[in-house]
Amino acid sequence: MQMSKRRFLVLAPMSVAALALGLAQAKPARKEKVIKVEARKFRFAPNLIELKKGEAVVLELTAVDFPHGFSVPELKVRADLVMGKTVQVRLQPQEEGQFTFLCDNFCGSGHEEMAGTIVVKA
Ligand SMILES: [Cu+2]
Repeated sequence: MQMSKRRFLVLAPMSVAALALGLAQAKPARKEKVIKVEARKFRFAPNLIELKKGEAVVLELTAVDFPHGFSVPELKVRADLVMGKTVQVRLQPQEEGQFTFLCDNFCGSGHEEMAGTIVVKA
């Protein structure tokens, strides 16, 4: 797999400067799709996430019972999930395919089963 195909974009926060310039009524520069994902022993819900190629999304991850990890090795995305806090992960997949995500913080017997799939379609 080529490096360029693996790239994903981390989106900048909406420009505060634009608002200061009186553009508050303008449409937001970017519209991100928000997908909530819950992590608990030993599964993610949902464990199937379907995305469109090039679509900007925010995964809002919540660890329910343990400080799990969230990793998508092929998309070079990972985050530590903190209990009681929503952790945002932004991505914009540039490649179609199926990408496994998993918990990479050992959370007990069953940890190895804690995984899911991101499906990216055109
Ligand atoms: Cu885990």
